[in-house]
Amino acid sequence: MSTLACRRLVFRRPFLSAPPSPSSLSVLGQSILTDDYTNVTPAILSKLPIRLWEKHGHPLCTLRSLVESHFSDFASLSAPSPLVTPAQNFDVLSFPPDHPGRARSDSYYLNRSLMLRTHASTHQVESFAKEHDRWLLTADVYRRDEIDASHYPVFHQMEGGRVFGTDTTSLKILEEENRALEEVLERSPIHIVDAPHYSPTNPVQAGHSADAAALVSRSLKLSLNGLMLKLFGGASNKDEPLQVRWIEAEFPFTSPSFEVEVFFRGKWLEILGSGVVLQSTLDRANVPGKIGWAFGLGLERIAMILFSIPDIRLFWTSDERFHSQFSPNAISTFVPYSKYPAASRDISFWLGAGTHDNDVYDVVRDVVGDVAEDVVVLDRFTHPKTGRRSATFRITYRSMERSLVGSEVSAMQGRVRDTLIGRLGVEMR
Ligand code: FA5
Ligand code: MG
Repeated sequence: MSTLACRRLVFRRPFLSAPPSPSSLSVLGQSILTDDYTNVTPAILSKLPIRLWEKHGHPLCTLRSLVESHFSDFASLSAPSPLVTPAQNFDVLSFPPDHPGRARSDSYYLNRSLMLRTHASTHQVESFAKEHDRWLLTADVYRRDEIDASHYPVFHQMEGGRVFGTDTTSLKILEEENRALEEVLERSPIHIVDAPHYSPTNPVQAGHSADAAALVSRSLKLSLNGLMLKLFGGASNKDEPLQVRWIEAEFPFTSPSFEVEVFFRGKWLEILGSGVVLQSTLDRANVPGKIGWAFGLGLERIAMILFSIPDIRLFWTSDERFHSQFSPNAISTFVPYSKYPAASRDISFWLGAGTHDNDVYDVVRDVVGDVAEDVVVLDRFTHPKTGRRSATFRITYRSMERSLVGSEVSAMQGRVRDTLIGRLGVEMR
C-alpha cells in the first residue's frame, strides 16, 4: 500500500531492481545519464508522452474539465514536466530525510538527482509563488506500487490550493462563505461523515490560531464536499445516497490533514488527500500573512466511481469498445464488454536480502505489461535457522483485448521467472 503518509519498513539495498540499463536514457527528448540509482523501466517511460488528461473524450479529460468548472474562479495551471529533483518532490515540502517515499523501493529514479514526481504536490511552492491565491494543476504521477484493479504505477492527480488573509475581516468573509456553502450542502443527497477539524493527533500548526485553522479546514471540506455533490449528486443517486467519509490523515506538508473515502463496489476507496498547508511551504513561496489549504485528487479513483469503470488498466486501453462509450464532457456509465478468461500461475522463490515486493511487481509489469491483472502474495516464509525469506506470488493474467491460450500464459510466466532470477537474483524454490 503506497501512501505518502504511511511509514513502513524500508529495505535499503544495492542496485538490484532495474534492468541492465544503458548509460543514458532518452526521456521526453532529453538524454539523461543513468547511474547506480536508476530504476525506471521501459514500461513506465513509455507512458510519459501520452498525457491522457488532454485527450478529448477520455474520461480523465472529462473529469478534469468537470473539476475545473466546479472551481471556476481558480487559475488552471498546466503540468510541468514529470522529471523533477528529489528536492522538488520532497525537500521543499518538508519531507524528513528518512521518509519511506524517498526510497528506491517506492519511487522511480532516472538517476540520483532526477526522479519521476510521485505526486502533484511537488508543484505547490511554485504555484502559490505565482501569486495565485486559488489554483488547480493536473499532473501525471509515478509510484512503485502493488498491482490490482485500483492501483497503477502511473496515475493522475489534480492538485488544488487556496490561501486566505489572516486579518479579522478576511476571516469574517471566510466564515460567511462557509455558512453559505453549508446551507447548499445540507440539502444534498450525499451522506457525509465528517472528522474533527483538528485533534491531538492531527494538530493545528504552531503559529496558527485554532480559530483560523478550523475555518480553513471547514472551507477545505466544504469546497470538496461541494465538488462531490457536483460529481456524484445526480438525481439517480437519490435512492441510494453516496457514502462519503472524512478521516484524519498524515502528510509531511499539511497539518491538520485529511483523506476522503467513498464506498464503492463493497469497499472504502480513498479518493483524495488534503490539509492545511504547512506555513513553511507558503514561506518558501513568499506568500506572507496568509493561511491556506490544499488537496490532491486521485483522478482515476474518482473516474472509476463516476463512470463505473471496474479496472484501472482500462484508462490505458486502445480498445474502441472502451473509447466509443465516452463523449467529451459527458458522464456516462461504462458497460463492460465481455471479459476474456483469466489464468493464474503461482511462483515461489527465495528473495535476495534487500528484495522488496515492489521490485517483483515492476518485473511483472515490465515483462507482461497490462496483461497482469493482479499480483498477490499468497504465502511468506522465513527460514528459522538461516533467516532467508521466501514468498509465493500469484499472478493473474487476463488480456482486455483477447483470450489468452494456456501455452502463452506459461510462456509469460517463464519470462517473468527468468527476469526475476536475472534481475533480482532470486532463487526458485
Ligand atoms: C498525496 O499524493 C498527497 N500529495 C495529497 C495531498 C495534496 C495532501 C495536498 C495534502 C495536500 P496520497 O498518497 O494519499 O496523497 O494520494 C492521493 C490520492 O491519489 C489517493 O487518495 C488516491 O486516490 C490516489 N492514488 C494513490 N496511489 C494510487 C495508485 N497507485 N493508483 C491510482 N491512484 C492512486
Ligand atoms: Mg493516501
